[in-house]
Amino acid sequence: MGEQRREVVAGAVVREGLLLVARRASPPELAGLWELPGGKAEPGEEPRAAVERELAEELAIVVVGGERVGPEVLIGERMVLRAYAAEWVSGEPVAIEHLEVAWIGSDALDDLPWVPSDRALIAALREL
Ligand code: DCM
Repeated sequence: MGEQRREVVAGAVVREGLLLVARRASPPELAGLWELPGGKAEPGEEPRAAVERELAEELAIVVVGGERVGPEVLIGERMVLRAYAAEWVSGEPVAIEHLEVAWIGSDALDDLPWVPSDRALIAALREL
């Protein structure tokens, strides 16, 4: 049990052809870099429910979690990042815990200063 990696979920929200991204405020080594919004799933929490909860908490939007997107990305030894497509339902994203939020086109994916783990998701995100 204690040896299982903690799942970090991230939501890939696409609306009118644009992807929702958020700029981290912390920790210092990740501050200023962009990510797919998300966070740690609670023990026993269904990943898509975790996506829905995290985006509500961090961005004040309502989404419905959907299919896995892209590879699993190991974060250190204790966590694994998995992205899920998420359907936007309502609310305009507000940067509650982030520095800012943005909607980006596929042409901007490569040049965004991503959090290192999320960079592994770019190829799959372009498909969305
Ligand atoms: N994380 C990441 N990419 C994301 C979301 C989170 O690399 N899209 C990492 C940052 C932290 C850990 O997962 O090391 C937990 O995230 P948080 O601090 O947002 O709960």
